Amino acid sequence: MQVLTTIAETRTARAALQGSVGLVPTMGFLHDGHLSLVRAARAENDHVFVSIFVNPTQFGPNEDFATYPRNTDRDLALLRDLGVDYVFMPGLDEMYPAAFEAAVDVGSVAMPLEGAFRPGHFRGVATVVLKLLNIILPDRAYFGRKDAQQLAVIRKMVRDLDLPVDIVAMPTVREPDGFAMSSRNTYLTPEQRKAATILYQALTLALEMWTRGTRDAEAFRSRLRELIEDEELANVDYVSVADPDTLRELERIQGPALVSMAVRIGRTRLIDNVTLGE
Ligand code: PAJ
Repeated sequence: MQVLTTIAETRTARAALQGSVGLVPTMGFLHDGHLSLVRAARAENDHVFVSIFVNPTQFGPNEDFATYPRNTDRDLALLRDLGVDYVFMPGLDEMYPAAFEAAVDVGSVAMPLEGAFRPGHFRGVATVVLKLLNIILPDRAYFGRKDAQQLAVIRKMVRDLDLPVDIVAMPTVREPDGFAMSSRNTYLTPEQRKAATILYQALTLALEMWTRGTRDAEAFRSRLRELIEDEELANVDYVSVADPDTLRELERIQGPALVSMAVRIGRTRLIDNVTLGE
């Protein structure tokens, strides 16, 4: 496994390759969710790149950029074990030299939900992902459904800007009690971790309602919100039932519907989702 820190050496390594290339973009502090993406990339491509870069432009001024968890040695050991060929780990100045100004704005899909609570977040995500795609030129890039709106934003960027890459979406990897894995889970105290199972309980309720035949989207939003608000440690930012591609809120569920939520527990903001009727 080769660790690359400059764009120039990464381009040189890429140019020498024949066969298909898969890319898994990450911010490190890897868990089984990330590793499931890496395994899929390993199975489906001749060469696998993983990027590790905590991207400052997708964090708000009051967010956790400075304290975002990092453990590079452990990450590299995990990636080596999975047979990754290249890890791209640029420094901040390599990705954002002093004169850097450009940004990618994908439009309406980035506006609601996470976009509304985290202004500028998806502009930062789209910009850094476009840079990574342009540096590594993968045939396939792998993303988790855990970040459903991020996935929709990236798919829209690829479609609107004619990027020559296949976006592969992978299912959310969960703890045994259903709690979705996330690098930020390390912020939770044991008591908060217990309370955090409320997100999965709410998604389970959504699946039950859908199975019983409920199709009124507002019924889902209000019932799930009620359930989550019964948990004392939980504060709801939003509960949404939206079109999975446009992220527009639905009135009635006819095709597939993305049920997503953001819940704060203490200072930690958790997101999770499920798609109904896929
Ligand atoms: P990060 O949060 O490190 O996540 C990297 C990838 O892992 C994303 O595609 C995310 O959806 C996926 N992932 C996270 N938790 C998962 C889980 N429990 N199950 C399955 N997949 C999971 O998302 C980012 O980094 C950044 O925004 C990035 C795309 C790298 C741009 O900076």
